Amino acid sequence: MASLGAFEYDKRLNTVDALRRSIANRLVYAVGKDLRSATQRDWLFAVFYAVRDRIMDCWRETRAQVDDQDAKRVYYLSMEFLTGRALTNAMLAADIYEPVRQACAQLGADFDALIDLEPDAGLGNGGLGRLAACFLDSMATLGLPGMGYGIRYEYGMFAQRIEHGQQVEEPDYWLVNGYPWEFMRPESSYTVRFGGRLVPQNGNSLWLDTEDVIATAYDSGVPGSAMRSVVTMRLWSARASGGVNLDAFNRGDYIQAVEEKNQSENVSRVLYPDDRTEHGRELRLRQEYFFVSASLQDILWRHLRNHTGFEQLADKVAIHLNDTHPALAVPELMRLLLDEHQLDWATAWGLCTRIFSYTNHTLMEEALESWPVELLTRMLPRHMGLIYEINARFLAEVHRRFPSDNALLRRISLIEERGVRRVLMANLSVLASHKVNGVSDLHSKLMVDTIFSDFVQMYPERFCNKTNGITPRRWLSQANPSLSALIDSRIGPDWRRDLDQLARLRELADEPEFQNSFQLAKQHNKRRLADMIARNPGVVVDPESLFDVQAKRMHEYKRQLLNVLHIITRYHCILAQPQADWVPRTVVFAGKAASAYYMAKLIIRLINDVARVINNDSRTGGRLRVVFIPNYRVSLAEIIIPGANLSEQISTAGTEASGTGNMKFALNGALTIGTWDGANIEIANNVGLENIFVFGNRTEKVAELRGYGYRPRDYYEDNFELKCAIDRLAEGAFSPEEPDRYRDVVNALLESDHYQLLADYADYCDCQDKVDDLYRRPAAWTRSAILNVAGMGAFSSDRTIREYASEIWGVQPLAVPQPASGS
Ligand code: 26V
Repeated sequence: MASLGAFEYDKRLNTVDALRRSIANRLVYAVGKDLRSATQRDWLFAVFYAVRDRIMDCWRETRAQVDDQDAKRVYYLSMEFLTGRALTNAMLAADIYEPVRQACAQLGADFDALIDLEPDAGLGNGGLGRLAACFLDSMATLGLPGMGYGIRYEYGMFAQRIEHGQQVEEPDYWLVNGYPWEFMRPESSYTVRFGGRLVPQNGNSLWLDTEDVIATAYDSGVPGSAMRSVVTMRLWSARASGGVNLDAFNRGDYIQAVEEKNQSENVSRVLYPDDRTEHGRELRLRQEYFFVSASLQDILWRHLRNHTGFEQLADKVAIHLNDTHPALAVPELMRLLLDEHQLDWATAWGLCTRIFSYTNHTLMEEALESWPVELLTRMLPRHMGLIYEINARFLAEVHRRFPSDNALLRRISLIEERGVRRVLMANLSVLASHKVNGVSDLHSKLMVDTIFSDFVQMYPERFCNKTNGITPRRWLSQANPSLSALIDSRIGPDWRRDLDQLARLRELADEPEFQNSFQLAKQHNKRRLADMIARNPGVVVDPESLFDVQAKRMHEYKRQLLNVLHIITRYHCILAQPQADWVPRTVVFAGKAASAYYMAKLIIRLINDVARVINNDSRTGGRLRVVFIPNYRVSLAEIIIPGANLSEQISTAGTEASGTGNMKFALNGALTIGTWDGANIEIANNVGLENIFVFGNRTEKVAELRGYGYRPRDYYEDNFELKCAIDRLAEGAFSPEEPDRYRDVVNALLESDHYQLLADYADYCDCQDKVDDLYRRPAAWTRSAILNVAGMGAFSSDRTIREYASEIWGVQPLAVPQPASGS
């Protein structure tokens, strides 16, 4: 296809007049309505189409450039992309936010209301999925030839309602009104096969009598900052292969005929909520193979369109595994190269190890994926055979190098032999990848010292670190217009693409006028958050109080319960000394618990019970408020995070691989109270230890306690305030109607306390007192907050992606074609 040459965006399309005509036109001709009959949803679609029209040329141009330059491409395989809303992001990328707003006003459409009508694309659980979304944004901003592959779940992350203090899950049928941002690409459809039987042929295998599902592509464009380029996110949707079962249909059993069709279409129906303990669901494995197989067929098809054979494959293609969820890509690429394209084993395996790379996102035992050999044999017999072969060759190599170490062979095998035999997906991913990275300095160190220490002996050069990052476009420019405008007024707008420029704010940290404007921006954002809280959950909070926020998935290791223990203690202290000079605080929680995670759900209930008791006790004089904001998601985070003064990042040291919320809060001028864990450590190093509240045991101490018999009861007996807090919980002070409600919480704390909350409790409370001390000195607090923003340059996902591109993928930014001279 001929290139259009240099991409020159026609700015005349971006005037208020042109946009108004465009929107009206799209309303009439694409939505099929007019000014009189348009509903709010019709307006949203009309605006969406008008904005989408303005990224199409750049998108087309990006694809043409990648083709014309025959650039090496990187394919980011991820089960999750938590992109949130697309419209505002696209308007900002195309620099048409203001004119679209004015055009809407002229047309009599309620801009703010229609923006708020867009559903979040909640196709992810939390950090891992949001990271993937930030990465696509950065690839587009840097002009990297990349693409994201995932699943077009019909139901995203469930919606959370709070009923009588408890979490209730509701399906998130986000596509119900149609989704104007995507393009269906029926011509990009592939057959994905399951089950069946193997027939040997010429040393390879024929795979017959399979159950087939069709994967159909849906593309959406991710525009980069200032439209440097537009990256494609391609999500697969499942369709039954043969339409309805004709036998059943002809027998007159219409329902049976359609039921089978529904069965195969179930594959892309629903996102699995992150249930680190609940594993081995067959449908989840089908999902993993489904999207991996379609993506690899698509990748090879694209390669063969422009190249003959596979000689150059590894020079033209990099494939990244976002955690082990797409690890079946390894045997799938082997199968395609061996069985469909007749390559020999050594060549095929050589290509694999040059093409694949893998990111580990957790060290937690229970979250490491493994699949029963029996299930894999039944569902994917050819792949199981290939895994056996990969393993046999690998173990032979290990044996050659470490001939007398049988224990090593057992530990390093891809197949766990204890109990039910299982394939260890992390081992498979490491073996097939030329690079394996962790997501923060600490996590990457622990990764090589613990779960992959045996592999380090074999392949030390493979392991590296790539500290996570976040996109400043969404997490500062879009989420925080007030602070963004202030920053623009002092250092100009280029920080959006070069976040290191924020360092220039350092010299303004002591300037009273800048401090004052900075405080005003924070106050504005706190009022915005307070208004939202007044609507739901319907609590009135004081925007002058210190907003202390913990927003993230509910997990025991993240220790929301430690936060609750501190709240109870503070409550008791206020009651004991009502005259003391307490800094008024609003403690905000938000986050979803996996539907089957009993303890996480119980902690949500506890937060709501504690909130009810404290918020209704007039003796506190309103100096302590507790709020649980329901249904945390990307679009809510965009309001919650800019409104925070204090960011709670309090996981047990060694458990939070990186965290990315920690970065978002600091970038928006919140101070962190945190443990020496994940990326908190690097944040501390960048903002300065004097500008962060660090507390708690470090990893060595946590491990030592775990090793030498940790006794939570000792802390309970020795600390009067802690004992009070736990005793009150145990007596039912927060659940008088059911005094035993939190018995399991109390028992877990006193009997095992796996995450060592009690060991860190005293230090945490002391640290919270230091937070109050600083908040009493507004100028000092604001100075610290400014220095936090100024120190966040390193946490742009642009930095992260640059490192991946040069040190892992070997891909370069697209050359920007120069306009032909004289034209
Ligand atoms: C596990 C499972 C188990 C089966 C059901 C679906 C599912 C989905 C997710 C997970 C956990 C994946 C690990 C993860 O999310 N890690 C987080 O990754 C972030 C980005 O690197 C990082 O900032 C967080 O610290 C880390 O917890």
